[in-house]
Amino acid sequence: MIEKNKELLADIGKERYNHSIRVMEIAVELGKIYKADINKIKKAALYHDCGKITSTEKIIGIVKEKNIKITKEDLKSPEVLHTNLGEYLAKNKYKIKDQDILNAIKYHTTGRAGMSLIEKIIYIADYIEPGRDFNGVEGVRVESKINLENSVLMALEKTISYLESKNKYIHKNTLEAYKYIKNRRVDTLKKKIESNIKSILEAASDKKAYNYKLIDISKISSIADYFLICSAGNTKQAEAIADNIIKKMSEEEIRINHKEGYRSGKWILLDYNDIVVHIFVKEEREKYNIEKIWLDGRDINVEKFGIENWS
Ligand code: DGI
Ligand code: FE
Ligand code: FE
Repeated sequence: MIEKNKELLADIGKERYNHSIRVMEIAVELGKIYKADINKIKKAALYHDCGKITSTEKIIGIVKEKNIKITKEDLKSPEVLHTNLGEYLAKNKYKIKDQDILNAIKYHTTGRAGMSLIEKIIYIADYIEPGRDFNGVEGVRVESKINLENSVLMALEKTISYLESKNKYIHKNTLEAYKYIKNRRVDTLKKKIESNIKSILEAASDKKAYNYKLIDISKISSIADYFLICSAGNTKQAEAIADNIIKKMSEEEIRINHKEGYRSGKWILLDYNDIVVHIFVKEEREKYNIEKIWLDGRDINVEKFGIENWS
């Protein structure tokens, strides 16, 4: 064993040292999957708990004695203080200079908004190493190899509800890490829906649909996020529009949830869960005037999707 490792072993004890080795093995495995810098991963994992040299109470004392910079948030979450001491010892005792490694050590317990790849890997490896056996850990293990960020979100969710159940203070970084990933996922979902709307509009336009009305009803209904209403010259054209939308969407591997034809094909409904499309033959549209129902929705100009509109 190299000199530095012996020092670490002496500092944190055999049990914590073995935990760190297990974290390292998992972190390297994940590092290979997600193409991270393996040398940095190894070092960050090995030293991630180098601040856990004694009990939480004593760590508070050491942090104060050494004048290590901490925030009010850190003080309110004493379990987190071993990361402040860890960063300090990594720098000053183990002579680690690399900021990526130091950050992975500092944020390994809470995470933070905008975590780097290495930070995420160390955070999750610490959470799922084989020595952990709490409820639900297996699901996080599986997810970590499929979608790293999603597994971090799962771990954060579990940690937050665990801390809530114990009536413990939740560190700001923990909450911000959670919100950050959650928002990113909402953004991705929104982009996906918008790209589907564009495909639907293009497919409809190809078959001469006109007089589009696109309504964002996400704030007022749980049925769908968007309603798209359009007109067709006759029943044959309405059917051709519907078929073309279904064709184009299935090419993009998006299956229709449900199709409905009313009034002998004068009104066709295509349900894509997030988007519901109504194709009306002209007179039927005037008769039913369903856009009236969604007056509280937000109108979106289809030209935003590169589609020309006329009535
Ligand atoms: O050091 P390890 O035991 O390997 O694991 P860790 O660094 O993830 O620390 C886990 C402990 O930290 C566990 O008792 C839960 C606690 N913890 C994690 N996030 C927060 C937290 N405690 C508080 N008070 N607030 C947090 O946001
Ligand atoms: Fe830790
Ligand atoms: Fe740990």
